[in-house]
Order: sequence, then structure tokens, then C-alpha cells
Amino acid sequence: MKIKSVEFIKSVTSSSELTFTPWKPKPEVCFVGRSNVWKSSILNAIFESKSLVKTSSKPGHTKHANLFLLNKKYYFVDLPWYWFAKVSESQREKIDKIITDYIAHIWENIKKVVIILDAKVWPTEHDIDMFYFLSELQIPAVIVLNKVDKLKQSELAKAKKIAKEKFFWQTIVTYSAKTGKNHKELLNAIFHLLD
Ligand SMILES: Nc1nc2c(ncn2[C@@H]2O[C@H](COP(=O)(O)OP(=O)(O)OP(=O)(O)O)[C@@H](O)[C@H]2O)c(=O)[nH]1
Ligand SMILES: [Mg+2]
Repeated sequence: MKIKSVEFIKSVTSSSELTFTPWKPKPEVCFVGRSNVWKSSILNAIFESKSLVKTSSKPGHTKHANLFLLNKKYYFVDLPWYWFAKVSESQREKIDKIITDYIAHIWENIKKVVIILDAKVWPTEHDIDMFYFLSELQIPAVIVLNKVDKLKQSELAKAKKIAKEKFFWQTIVTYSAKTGKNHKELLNAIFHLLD
């Protein structure tokens, strides 16, 4: 898939904005994960852009659903983190509601959700909860084990084995946003059967 154009379309800042869908239905791919797993940075890498998607060295940055139109054909959506330890329970619930309401509202258009994990951290209950939520809606997931440049071969093999057990039957891609390792594999997994 050649990236010909990417446009920022809008930010959905609260669930109340989802009572109608102001954007034209197109196939969507959403990106989710705990805070600071480099969701926004991976989107920039896919878009071949350095700064279109806002990133921050301060964890907990992305708080809205940010929609981008790719090749005038697909929406790629940077969703907020579903887990960040350093926030109040009410803030966490508010963000959780944006993610789950967004996915539940647009589910018919969502072709895939890319769940990004830090390969050094075993899948947490929050990752698994998201996976089951998607399974109930019959939305396929692509599991990305990011930051693999930090792992030894044996650690990587173990991380893959555990991910396979936890996210059975889903596509798993090992990746490094830092080195670009397996970028092609990531694109193949995302764009496979998207139309
Ligand atoms: N060294 C290095 N740093 C990176 C890379 N990718 C992301 N970062 C840094 O990691 C930090 C977090 O990246 P983000 O992409 O904002 O992470 P996120 O998962 O979107 O985080 P939230 O929006 O908080 O959920 C930023 O300071 C990035 O600049 C990379 O490939 N190499
Ligand atoms: Mg982000």
C-alpha cells in the first residue's frame, strides 16, 4: 500500500459527539493500547510523517479519538490510552468511555483494531479486556509487540509465545518503532483484506 495522502479530519472529544456520525462512512482502523506504548508514533511511521499525529514524552497525552483520512479511502484513528496509572479514577472512566463508545458506535465500519503492547511487559488485564471487547463485536485485532529492539532473542520468543496464548488466533507482529524493524510486516497485517 502506497501512502499517497493523509489528512487530519477531526478530534472526537466526548461520547456525546457520537450521537450522530458527521463523517462519511469508510473502512476504519483504530489504534489502541496502554499509555506510552508509542501508538501515536507508530501512526506517524505508517503515514511516513514525523509530526502529523501528536506525540509527547509525557505519558497520557492522547485524550481524544483523532481521525485521519488515508489515501481518501480509510480512516485511521488514534484512540486514547486505555490504561495510564497516574490519573484519577474519574478521568480514567471518562477516557474509557470515549474508547468503548467510539468503537461500539462505529463498529460496522471498523475493519481492524491494532492493539499495541510493549513487548517487555506481559499482556495486562486491560489489554485482555480490550481484546475480549473487540471479540464480542467480532472486530479482528492485530497485536503489535512494539519495542522489540530492547529484547534478547530468547525474551522475544517468550513474549511471542505468551501473546499467542493470550490473543489466540489473532495476527501478531513483532515491531520496533525505534528501528523500523518489521515495518513491512506491520503494513501487510494492517492492510490485508481491508477493502
Ligand atoms: N527513542 C524513541 N522514542 C520514541 C519512538 N517512538 C516514540 N518515542 C517517544 O515515546 C514517547 C511516547 O510516544 P507516543 O507515540 O506519544 O506514545 P502513545 O502511546 O501515543 O502515548 P499516549 O498518547 O500517552 O497514550 C514520545 O516521547 C515519543 O517521542 C522511537 O521510535 N524511538
Ligand atoms: Mg498518543
